[in-house]
Amino acid sequence: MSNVSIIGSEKSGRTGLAAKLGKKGTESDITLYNFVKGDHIYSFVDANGYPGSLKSLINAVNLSDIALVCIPSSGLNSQVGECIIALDLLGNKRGLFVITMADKSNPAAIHELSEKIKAISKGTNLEKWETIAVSTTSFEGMETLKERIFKLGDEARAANSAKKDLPARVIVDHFFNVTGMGTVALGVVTQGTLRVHDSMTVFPLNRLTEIRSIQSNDVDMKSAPAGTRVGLALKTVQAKEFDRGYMISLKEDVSSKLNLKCRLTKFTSGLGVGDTVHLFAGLQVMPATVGSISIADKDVTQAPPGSDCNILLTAQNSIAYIKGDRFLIAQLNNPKQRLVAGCEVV
Ligand SMILES: Nc1nc2c(ncn2[C@@H]2O[C@H](COP(=O)(O)OP(=O)(O)O)[C@@H](O)[C@H]2O)c(=O)[nH]1
Ligand SMILES: [Mg+2]
Repeated sequence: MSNVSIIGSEKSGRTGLAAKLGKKGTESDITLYNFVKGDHIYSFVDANGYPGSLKSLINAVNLSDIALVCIPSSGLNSQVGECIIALDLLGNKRGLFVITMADKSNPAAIHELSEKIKAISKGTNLEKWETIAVSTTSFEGMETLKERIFKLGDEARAANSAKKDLPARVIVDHFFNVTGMGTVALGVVTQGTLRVHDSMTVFPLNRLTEIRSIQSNDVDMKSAPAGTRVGLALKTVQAKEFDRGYMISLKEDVSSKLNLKCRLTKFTSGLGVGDTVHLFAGLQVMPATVGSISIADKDVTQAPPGSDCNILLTAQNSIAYIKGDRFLIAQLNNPKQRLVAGCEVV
C-alpha cells in the first residue's frame, strides 16, 4: 500500500487529477481516492481544503509517503512556494512536481516552467524531484505520471517494510460510529505491524482499547504493516471521544510543554518569546505560546529568519508524540508566509 498526497495551489487541477488516479472514498477537508494495482493499493489524499486551510495541506502530507505538487501550466505562485517549504521542513518525503493542464500550454512554455521549478526548489529536499507535465483532458503525460508514482510506491514500500518490526503506531484521521460494529477509526499505520486483538492505547486520551477488526480498502485483514491505510473497529472507546490526530499506539509521550529544536524558514518574519503560534504535530493542531528561545545555548528574545534555535513551547492541550516526530510551527494570520519553522522534539 502507498499513500500519496495531492497538493499545490488552488485550481491547479488537484481534484481533477485525484479523480483520474483513483476512486473517491472518505471525504472531508482531505478527500481520499483509492486505486488497486495488482497486489498494491494506492491511496491518494487530495488536500482540497488548501489554501484556505493550512491544516488540510499539512494533514495530507503527514498521511503520505509521497507528494504530488501540482502547478498549473499558467505558472508558479506563492501557494506552490508554501507547499515546497512545508515539504522541506517536514523532510523525508518522496515526490514529483506535476505541471497540470498541459493542454492549455505548449512545450516551450512547459520547459521554461520546469526550469523555474528547478530554480525555486534548489537547496531544498525537493531539488532532485522530477517534473512531469500532464493533462486530465487530453491525457498527455498521464501514463508517465502513473509509472513514476508506481516507482516511488516501490521505494516507499521498501522503506516502510524496514519499519514493520517497530512497535505498532496508527495515526487517526477520521472516526465514526457504525451500527452493529461500534467505533470505527480510519488512519494509517505509520510504523510496526498492527494485528487483530492487539491491546493498544488511544493517546492523548490514555484509553486502553482492543483492535476488534482491521479492514483495508473494504477487505478484512488479520494484520496491517507500516504504510497501510486501515479502518479499525475498536473496543472501549467511543467515536465522540476521538479527535483527528489521536494516536493508537503502545506508548507515546503526552505533554503540552515541549522542548523543540527548530529551523526557521528564510521566508518568515521570525519568532519571538511570547508569540502565539499554531503547532502542527502529526494531524494534531493547536494554539501554542513560545515560552523561551535559545540560540547556541544563549537565551534570546527573537529568533531571526533562517536560524536554528531551541524553543520551549506551551500548547493549549496535551499532544501525543514520540521522539523523532517532526512538527511544524505556523502563524496562521500572517498573510505572506504562514509557515515559520520545522521542529523535532528533544
Ligand atoms: N483544460 C484543462 N482543464 C483542467 C484540467 N484539470 C483541471 N481542469 C479544470 O480546472 C479547474 C480546476 O480544477 P480542480 O481539479 O477543481 O482544481 P483544484 O482546485 O486544484 O482541486 C476545473 O474547472 C477543471 O475542470 C486539465 O488537465 N486541462
Ligand atoms: Mg479541489
